[in-house]
Amino acid sequence: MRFKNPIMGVVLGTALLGAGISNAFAADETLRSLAEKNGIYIGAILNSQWFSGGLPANYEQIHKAQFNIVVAENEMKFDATEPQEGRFSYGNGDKMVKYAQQNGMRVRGHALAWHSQVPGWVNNYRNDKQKLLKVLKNHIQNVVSHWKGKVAEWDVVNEAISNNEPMWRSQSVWYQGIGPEFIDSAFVWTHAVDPDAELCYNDYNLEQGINSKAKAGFLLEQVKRWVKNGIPIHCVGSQTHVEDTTTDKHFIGSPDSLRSLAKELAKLNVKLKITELDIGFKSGVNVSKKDLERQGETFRQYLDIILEEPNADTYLIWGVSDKWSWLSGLNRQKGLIYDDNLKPKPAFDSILVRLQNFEPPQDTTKKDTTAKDTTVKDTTKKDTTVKDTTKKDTTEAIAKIASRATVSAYVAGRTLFVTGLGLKTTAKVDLFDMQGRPVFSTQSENGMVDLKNISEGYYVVRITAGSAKTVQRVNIK
Ligand code: 9MR
Repeated sequence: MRFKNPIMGVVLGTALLGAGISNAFAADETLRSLAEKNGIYIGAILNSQWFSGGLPANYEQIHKAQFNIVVAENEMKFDATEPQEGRFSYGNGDKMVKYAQQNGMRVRGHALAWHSQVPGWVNNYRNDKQKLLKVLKNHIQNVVSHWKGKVAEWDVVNEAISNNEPMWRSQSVWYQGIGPEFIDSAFVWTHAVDPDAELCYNDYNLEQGINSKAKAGFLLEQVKRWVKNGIPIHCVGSQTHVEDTTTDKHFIGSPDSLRSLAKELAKLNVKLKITELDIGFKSGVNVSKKDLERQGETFRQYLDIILEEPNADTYLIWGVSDKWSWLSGLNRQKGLIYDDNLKPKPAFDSILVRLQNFEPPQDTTKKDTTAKDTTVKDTTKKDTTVKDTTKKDTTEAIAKIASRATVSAYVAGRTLFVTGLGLKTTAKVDLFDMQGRPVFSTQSENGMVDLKNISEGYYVVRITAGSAKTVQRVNIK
C-alpha cells in the first residue's frame, strides 16, 4: 500500500494509529525496508544488556528486522576499549560488528574523544599536554585501525561544547590539558587512519536554535572554521534527547531549529545525522494514550528532517524498548518506540506510516544533490563572532592536511558526473548499496562514469581525487 496523496496518507495514517496499524501492513514491510526505499538509515543502539546476553530473544529479532544501522550503547567508548593504558579490549565491539555484518547493517562508532567515560589512568596525565596528545592519538590510531573498513562512521568528538554558554566545555580532561585543538587533531588522526570513514562531531541540545548564543550556533561557527582549515569533518550528529512538550511547559528546542541547522550545514557540504533520539516524559507523570500519540507526532517531525533535507541521512534512536533505557537517570520515562513488553508504541506506527507515505519531491529526488553545486563555499569571510583558536596550531598532524574535499557528484540519466576536479583529471569512484556493501568501483579519467549496468535505487557514491574526497547519496533511475 502506498499513499498517492499525502493528505490521504495522513488521514488514513491517523485512522490506522487508533487501530494499531503495525498489523495493517504487509509482514515484510519494516522500518528498515521502508527506510531503504527512501534512501536513509534507521537504527537503534544495541543496549549494554545485549552484550551481556541479558535480553529476551525477541529484542534481537526486532532489532535486526527493523533497523539497518547500529551503534553500541557503551562498548566502543574509551573506558571500554582501552581500560588500561595501551591495553585494548575489542571483544564487545567485535561482537557487535559481527552481528551488523551478519545482518547487513551499517556500524557507527561512538565515541573517540569525549570527556565522559574516560578511564581513571587518563586523568593521571591531567594538564600534561604532550602526554595527553600522545594518549589520544594512540587511542584513536589503535581503535580506528582495529575497525577500519568495518565502522563506517565515527563520532570523533562528542559533547565538547558547554551546556550553558557558547563556549567549549572547560571540564574536560582533553580541553584542559590540550586546549581546543584536541578536536582538530582528533579529526585529522582519525582520517589519517581510515580515510573512508565518515567523521562526525556529536552533541546534544542542537535543536535549540542556531543563533550565536545557542549551542548549535556556536558549533556552526566551528564547523565553518574546520571546513575552511581543511579539518576532515563530514557530519554533525545531533543526539536529540528531547522531552515531550506538554509535560514540560518550558520545553525548548524544536524540529524546525534542527532543520535550520541541517540547511546551514548543507552550505558547508556537511551532513546532519540524528544519532541518539529519544522523546521522554517527565518521570512520575501519567502518560496517556493521547500523550503517546503526540510523542509519535514529534518522532515523525524529526524524521521529516532526515527524509526531506538532502544532507541528512540517519535517524538513530537511543534504545529499543522503554524497559532498557538510560532515561530514568535523567528523570524521564517512556522515550522510545517500543514499550516495556517490546510492543510497538504509537511512535513506531507514526514512523512507519511516514516512511510509507513519503513522496520525494517530483523534480528532485531525495538526497540527490544533482542540481546543486556542493563545492564548499567560503562562508566564513563575514565571521567576526568566534575567533579562530586553532589557526596557529602547529600540531604536526594538522599540518599534513593538504586540502579539503571539493569534489562532488551528480547523476543525469545513466551517467554519473564528477565535478570540482580542478586540475586533477582522475577520480576513483566507488559505489555502495545502502548497507555499505561495495557494488562497483572504477577509475574515471574524464569525470564521467557509465551507470547503465547498475540497478535502479539509492546508492552511496564515494569519489576520491587526490586528497579531495566526497561521499554522497545518489538515486539511479
Ligand atoms: O546510554 C548510556 C548509559 O548507559 C551510560 O551510563 C551513559 C554514561 O555516560 O552514557 C549513555 O549514553 C550517552 C551517550 O554515550 C552520549 N550521549 C548521551 C547518552 C545518554 O546519556
